[in-house]
Amino acid sequence: MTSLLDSPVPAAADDPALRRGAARVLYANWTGASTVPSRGLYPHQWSWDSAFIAIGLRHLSVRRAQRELETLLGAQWADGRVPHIVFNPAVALDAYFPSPDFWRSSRDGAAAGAPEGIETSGIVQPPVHALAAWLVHLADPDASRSRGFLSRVYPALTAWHEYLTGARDLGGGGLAAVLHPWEPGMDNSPCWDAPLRRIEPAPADSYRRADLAHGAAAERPTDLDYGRYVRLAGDYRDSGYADAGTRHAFAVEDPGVNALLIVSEHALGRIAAETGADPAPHEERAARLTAALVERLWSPDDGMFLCRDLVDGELITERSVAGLLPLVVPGLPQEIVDALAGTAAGPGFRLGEIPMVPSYDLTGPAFDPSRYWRGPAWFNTGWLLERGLRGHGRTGAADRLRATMLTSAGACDFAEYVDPFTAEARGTRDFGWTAALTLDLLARDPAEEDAGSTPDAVAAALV
Ligand code: 9WN
Repeated sequence: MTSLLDSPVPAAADDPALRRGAARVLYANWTGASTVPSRGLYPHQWSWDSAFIAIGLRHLSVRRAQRELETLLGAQWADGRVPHIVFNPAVALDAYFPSPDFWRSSRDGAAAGAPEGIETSGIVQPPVHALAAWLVHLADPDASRSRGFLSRVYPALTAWHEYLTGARDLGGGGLAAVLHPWEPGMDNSPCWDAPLRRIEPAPADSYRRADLAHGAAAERPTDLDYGRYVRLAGDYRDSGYADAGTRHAFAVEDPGVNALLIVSEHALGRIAAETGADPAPHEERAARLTAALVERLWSPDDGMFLCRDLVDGELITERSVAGLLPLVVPGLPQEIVDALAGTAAGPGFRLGEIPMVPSYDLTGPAFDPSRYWRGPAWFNTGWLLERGLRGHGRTGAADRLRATMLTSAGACDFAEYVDPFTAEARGTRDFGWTAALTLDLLARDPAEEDAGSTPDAVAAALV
């Protein structure tokens, strides 16, 4: 088979129709203060979606991109957590489950510092926000300075990272843990299968899924998984969303979440310097997190990072794309970078051979090309890998991934995810971050980025 790595890069530099199509999605999903991931399936504001969306929105309107992040941070809890959903009170309760009356944040989250007068979920999602804020600033530094954008968001972003590295260091090894499969954003990844087997599902008649009204059941999590998600979320709520002093039935250290935390911590260092604060504590924390990531989650035998189950203390043997995302982390040992790039191009992920990088090992026992996070390719992970590869000077692989992502995004109507072999659309269409990250890829000139490469190349490629 001819490898895409050996074939010429398809022209994808500028494509006005693709750009217009992506912009149309972002305009249509804008609610006035933030952007919904999807008008039908996800009619509220989601945390990591908003960060990726802001990264694309800055190419259309810096003002809106700033607003996107500030709306999300406006729902931050006093303990520092940034909730994974901020509910729009104008949307009917049955439009999405679990709805605000399930989470009851303003009442049951009061002790943890949930805001009054706004309803949110009580769990979190990966911390892409400081990276997004820095990128939004860079889109128009003068406008950003004149509005005091970074000075306004810096305290909230710092508190967010302190929550993750403090209350959420449940393993005591210096990494942030997730307490629910929705928290790492890769809901039904096979990585959660073993930890979830311990969870008694909530009774089927105690809730009603809303997602199946918008998506094919074969492309969504199973009812059994949903029952377990509901049980875990309900138990966390009933504990008052307490992190300490509670026995968590599900607690995992995820390499994707922690890689994004590290990159965002580096971004926080730049934000600190820009606003006159001291960047050193952020750089020190990023270095500590990087060391902990390698020490606790690197698997030399797999050539990638794995998740650690904090209930039994063991590494989880399933291999998901989250284990490749540390490619975006600056300062990893070179042999780890080489191994990650080799694993990405190997039989499990076939980077450069098939159009898109799957969410889960193609040779793994649970692989399914259509079902949600069990195999299909997602554009946010593709974008992160493109950034990481380019940052490490692997420009051929980065160019080709960029080109296939751009070709696929337009052809699939900005789908939520795609079959990694055919790039055929799966999930919902007109999905926010697919459109936003398409805009971001279109706006960057790879040749210029490669020429500007510095020793701090990963960070340089990201920002
Ligand atoms: C639960 C909004 C979110 C994404 C997640 C994705 C999906 C929600 C769901 O949609 O999760 O949070 O109902 O399936 O898995 O990554 O943020 O786009």
